[in-house]
Formats: sequence, C-alpha cells, structure tokens
Amino acid sequence: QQQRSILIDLASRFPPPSGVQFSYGTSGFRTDASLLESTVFRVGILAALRSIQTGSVVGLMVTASHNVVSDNGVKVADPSGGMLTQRWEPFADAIANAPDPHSLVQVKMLNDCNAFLFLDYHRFLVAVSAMGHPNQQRLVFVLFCFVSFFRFISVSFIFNMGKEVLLDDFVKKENILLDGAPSSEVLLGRDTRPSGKLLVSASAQGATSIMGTTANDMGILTTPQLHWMVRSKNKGIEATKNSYYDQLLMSYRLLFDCIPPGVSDNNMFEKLIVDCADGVGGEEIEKLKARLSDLKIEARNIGAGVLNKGVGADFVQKEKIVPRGFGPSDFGARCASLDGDADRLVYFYILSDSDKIKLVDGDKILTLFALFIKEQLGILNGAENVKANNSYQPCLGVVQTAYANGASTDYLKQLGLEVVLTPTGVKYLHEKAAEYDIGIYFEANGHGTILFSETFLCWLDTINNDLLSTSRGSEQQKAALRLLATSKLINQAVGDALSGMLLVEAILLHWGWSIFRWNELYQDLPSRQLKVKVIDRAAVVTANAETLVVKPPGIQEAIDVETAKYPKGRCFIRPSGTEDVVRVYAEALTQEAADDLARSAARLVD
Ligand code: 16G
Ligand code: ZN
Repeated sequence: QQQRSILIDLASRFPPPSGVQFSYGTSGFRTDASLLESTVFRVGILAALRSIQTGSVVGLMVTASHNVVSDNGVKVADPSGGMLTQRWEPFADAIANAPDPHSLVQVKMLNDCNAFLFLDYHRFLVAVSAMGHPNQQRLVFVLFCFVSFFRFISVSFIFNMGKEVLLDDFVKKENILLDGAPSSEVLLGRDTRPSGKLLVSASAQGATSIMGTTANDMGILTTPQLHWMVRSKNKGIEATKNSYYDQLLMSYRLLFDCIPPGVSDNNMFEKLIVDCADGVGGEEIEKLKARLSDLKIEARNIGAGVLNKGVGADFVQKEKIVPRGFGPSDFGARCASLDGDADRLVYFYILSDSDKIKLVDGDKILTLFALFIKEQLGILNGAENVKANNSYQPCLGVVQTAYANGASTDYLKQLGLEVVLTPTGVKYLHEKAAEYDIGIYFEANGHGTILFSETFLCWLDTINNDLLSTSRGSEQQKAALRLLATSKLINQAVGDALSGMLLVEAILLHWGWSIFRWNELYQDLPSRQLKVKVIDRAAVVTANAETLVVKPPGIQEAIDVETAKYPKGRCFIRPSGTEDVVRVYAEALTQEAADDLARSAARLVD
C-alpha cells in the first residue's frame, strides 16, 4: 500500500501529454523533448523493475542520438549491456501510454462507478420533480433503484476485471518480487542535449519510486559508455569513465605493440580529423586524446555549434557531403564522423574542389574488421599448439541489414565468410551476432561491433598461454594477443564510435594502409535512399529481413518488375522504426539507375 501511494503521488507530478501515443521503437522512446517527462519517469519505473527481476544493474540512457537538438529520447540497457529484452517492449509501450497515474497502479473504475451512480441520482431527481402523482413518483423511484442496482453490479464487475492494473499485472506476470527484493540499481546517463538534465531527474524519481532502488547518475556520457558500465558493473568490473578509457587505451597499446615489423608507418604521422557532431563525443574525444600518444587526433565540432546540424555520422552518411567545419583544405586527410551520442562511426575523405566526400561507411568498417580477424585466425591456425588442439574451430560470422551495399556483401562472401541479414535495428543484429564464436555486425550507417563468445575467449586464453611458454613473441602468439586485445578494445555491449575508431586506426597501422587503400577493397554500388510520408506506416509489413513486402498485397510484385529493368538492381521498402515514413532503398550499376529505381518504388508507396 505504501508503495502504491508513493507511486501515485510521484506519478501525478508527471502527467502525460494528451493526444500523444508513445511507441518503444528500435531506439527506445524518441520525440520532442517537451513531451517526454512523464515517459522518462515511467521508464525509470520500468528500469527499476527490470533490475529487481534480474538482480542486476540496469541502465537508462536519455538521448536522441543523431536527431535534432530539440528532440530527446530514452532507452534501457539490459544487464548484459545490450538493449532491453524485446519481451518487455509491450510493457514499455503500455506504461508510457497509461493515461493517468491511477491507471498505473490503482483501479480508476471506482471513480467511474461513482460517477455513473451520481448521474442516475441526478436523473432521478429531475424525473421525480417533473411528476405530480405519488404513484408515478414511486414507479420512477423503483425504476431508479433497478437501473442503479444493475449499473452497480455491471460496473463492479468491470471494476473487478480491471483490478489487475498495469503494474500489478505485469509484476505478477513477470514474477517480480517487490517485497523483500534485494536492492536494485539503475545507472542513468545522458547526452549533451539541454533537456537532458531535467529528464534524467524525472527518470531518477521514477526509478527510486520503486522501494529499494537506487538511481546512480553517471552524468553526461556517450551511449556506449553507459552500456559498457552496465555490463562491467554486472561483471564485477569497475564501471567508471576512467576504467573505460584505461581498457580502451591499454588494448590499443597492445595492438600497437604487435604491429608486424617492416610495415609501412606512413599513416602514423597523418592526423585523424574527427567530426564530433557537436555532441557528447567532443568532450570525450578530448579526454581520449590527452592520454593517447601514438595517434594524432584533431577533434572538430566539439560542442560550440548546434548538435547534429550539418554535422555528424548520420548527416555524412546520408548526404554524402562535407560536414560543417571541414573544407577543401582537408583534401586528402583521413576523416571520421561520430553521431550525437557517439554510437555510430563512419570515415570519409574529401574529394578535391567540391563539397562531395567519399564515404567509407559501416560496411567498409565491418569488412576491415572481418579481414583483420580472419587474418589473425589464419595465423593462429598455422600454430602447432592450435593444430594439436584442433577439435575446436571458432566460427566467424558477419551480420548485416538489407541496407548493406551489395558490393560489400559480395566481397565478404568471396572471402568465404558466412553473411546473414537481419532487420534494421541493433537489437536484431546483436542477437544474431551473439550466435557465433566471433560475430561481427554493422549497419551501413556506422553502428556495429564485434562479439566474442566466452568459449572462444577461454580457448584463446589457453592458446595464448601455451604459445607464451613455447614460442613467446612469435607471429602466432602475437595473433592470439591481437585477438585478445581486440576483444578488450571493442565494446561488446553495443556499437561504440570511440572504441571502433581506435580499432580501425590500429588495423590501418597494422597493415600500413591509407584510407584510400582501405576504401579500394571494393567499389560501392551506387545507391539511393528516399522516404515517403505516410499516414500509417504499419500498413507496410515486411519479411525476410525487410527484403520482401508482405502487405499491402501486390507491392512486392510491382517492385520486382521495376527492379528487373536495371542491371544489378536491388530495391526494398520498409516502414521506419523511428519516423512516420516508409523508407525506400535502391541500388544499381549507375547512380542514375539507382535514383530512377528508388523513385519508381517510392511512387508505388505514395
Ligand atoms: C535506430 C537504430 C539504428 C537503426 C535506425 C533505423 C538502435 C540503437 N538504433 O537509430 O540501428 O539503423 O534506428 O531508423 O537500434 P529507421 O527505422 O527510422 O530507418
Ligand atoms: Zn546514436
């Protein structure tokens, strides 16, 4: 009861905006910041319940990533450091959309029931006063009693049906033990948006409204840092920014020390220029730089300009033009772009005398990582110790979405790698990649990472120890060390622009490659993305990792007819998970053909 009244009291301080329907999409809840206070409060409650259920620390991040600065959003990091379990998403929707505090925890029907009776009484008085004869008055009175009785019975029935209110119901269904629950903890973080502070405070109140829960505000940080902290804390590892940087820098140093002799080090002296999207990455990269002696970084757009406006990974990847703060004088330089919360990374270089860039996207980063890992596994396989213990063959898998450029998928397959497609959204890619001993996933937009299974890491540890005693310093032992260092450098909770960037840099140094050499691995097929505003994006239903339209009927056939007109044509449409639009993707042999194909597919949706 005490818990109930605390919840009602606090929830009534955060009334939901009227007429807004929230949906926990691929990146949590996201909308204009002014509409989000009640939602973040309620997500705070959800995070606390998840923490109680799992007996572990859970994370809550307030960010709207690459969206405009006036937007904000909130998402939950599960104890593994990954996305909130999909099983809880319907609950997230229900809790965010509950119309008032009472419907969260208490039966609202009681008030409705009283209102009904009051209405009847009022009607009764009106009817009685209109009648002159006592018999008529008696009749009306009896009728009133009858009607009221049946109303009461039916409303009470509904009342009892409705007694299982949202939170009670969910807590029971999910077997969450609120009484005597061990202490629970929610780590809170936010990006640099001005609305973030208030929203974090609302989410902290939501989390602590569940008795026994502590909300630990980690301040301004990158989304991947928060995910990393959740994962680390649950593994008993110190979860601070300092320990995050210690781990990144130590593993980068290890990779640096394992660079094969004789490798050209031209790159080493070329600085990397990073566009930080005027977001949280700016401050963080400055911290990283201060502790990084082997890599020269120049950080731009570190926070003075408007967040994500004409800058950042999303802008660069979609528009393929020079971001703000960059110009012809940067011609030839190796450049990278982070998004507003630094979980996406793309590289680019500037083509002379124009605002056009050559984009080196998530697919190319994935390819670079895959080549490097494959090379190290190949070297290891040549080692006697490994041959003697060949009962275990680590399985390397690559996960992409339909947005991956066809040329990248062909290239990866030619390398003999297993490539699978999943629907868009990190939760799908991550889940699939976790099925492999080493699973590499990337979206073309630059969100991705490498996952190493515990079995593989144990095996690798044993091999490394064996090699240390038999052939310390050999190429095989270095390969084992490189893989171990990679598993520490790359954020295994979620895609992380900072850790991804250090791994790219280490691999380029390892091979002595320039960004041009890297980009030449394969030539992207020209592609075009369009979006079509629709009233109901849910009317479009897809299958086969979003490559086939199932509904409305007939569209897929029409897309097939259009696609067949273009050599190497490929085209799909899908409902966006973050906007009220249907997205169109097309690729073909020429840019003109890709544009035409995209336009004709868009017309089919309109
Ligand atoms: C979100 C997803 C991103 C996906 C994008 C697609 C996460 C953390 N982020 O930003 O992976 O590429 O949505 O947006 O899952 P769309 O559905 O609007 O095309
Ligand atoms: Zn982001």
